[in-house]
Amino acid sequence: MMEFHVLGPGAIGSLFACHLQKAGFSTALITRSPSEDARLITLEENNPHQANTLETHGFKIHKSGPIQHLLVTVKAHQTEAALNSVAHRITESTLIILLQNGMGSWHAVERLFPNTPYVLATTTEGAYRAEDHHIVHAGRGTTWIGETTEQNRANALANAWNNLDLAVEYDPNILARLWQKLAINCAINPLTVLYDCCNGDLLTKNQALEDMERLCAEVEIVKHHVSEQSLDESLFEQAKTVANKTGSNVSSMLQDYRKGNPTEIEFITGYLVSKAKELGIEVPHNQRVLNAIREISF
Ligand code: KPL
Repeated sequence: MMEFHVLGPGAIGSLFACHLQKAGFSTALITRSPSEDARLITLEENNPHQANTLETHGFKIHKSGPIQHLLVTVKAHQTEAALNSVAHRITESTLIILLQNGMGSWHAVERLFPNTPYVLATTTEGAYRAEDHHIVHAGRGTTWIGETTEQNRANALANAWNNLDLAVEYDPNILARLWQKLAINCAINPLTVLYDCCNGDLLTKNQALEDMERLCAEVEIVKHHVSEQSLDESLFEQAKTVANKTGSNVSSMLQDYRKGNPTEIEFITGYLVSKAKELGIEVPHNQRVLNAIREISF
């Protein structure tokens, strides 16, 4: 039987843990609290496609033994430390699944475990933590799984995850999909911190909109160089649509900032700026935003 360990059971990690267990996969959690032996997670399905239901799932907190599948859902900047904490349990037969915001955390995997295969995943599932150990599945989305290496592991995993009551697809061009998400996050997330507002409020501020347009123009050039996918609509138009659709959302970066936690800026705008440097493309507006967030970061 396939076994999964979820490293970092926050909202998305817990959502997947519950769905993996419901689909009959052996599922355990790896948490930061060493005294826990087991944890109950209540999953509330409360989205436009499902009546409001509450189910509680019990999980073991696993502390020893080799890991077969490791689903990593910690924040991008926590990846290295989190992987180090389970390094003794990762073998060449482990499959690491990175399901995170931002780009580039796979470099930590390649550095720490050069012989361990990994796949990349991205999701539009919407989940938030209503209380400790109580997760609300607020919006149904799709999860895409792919890989940048020649290991051929992503397709089989996507097939296995088709047993979940979640939409999962194999994506042969996962990098393009990750770049699309990165581009939107570059356009919205840092501005919500700098203007201290929810996503939709960016659309009501002239200066914020001007900033967004400049950021988008630069991101679009870099994105085009790396993923070569031309868009039907400009990134600025897309970013405005997403900001409008997620109008009342407090972006993940603003949530982190308000909680006094480190943000994912280095894996979002930071990644974009370093890619631009590699390609010799000037991105002064993104650089300015990166510097501004670094200055106020914890
Ligand atoms: O992905 C997001 C985030 O907050 O990280 C957006 C699309 C901006 C929605 O809030």
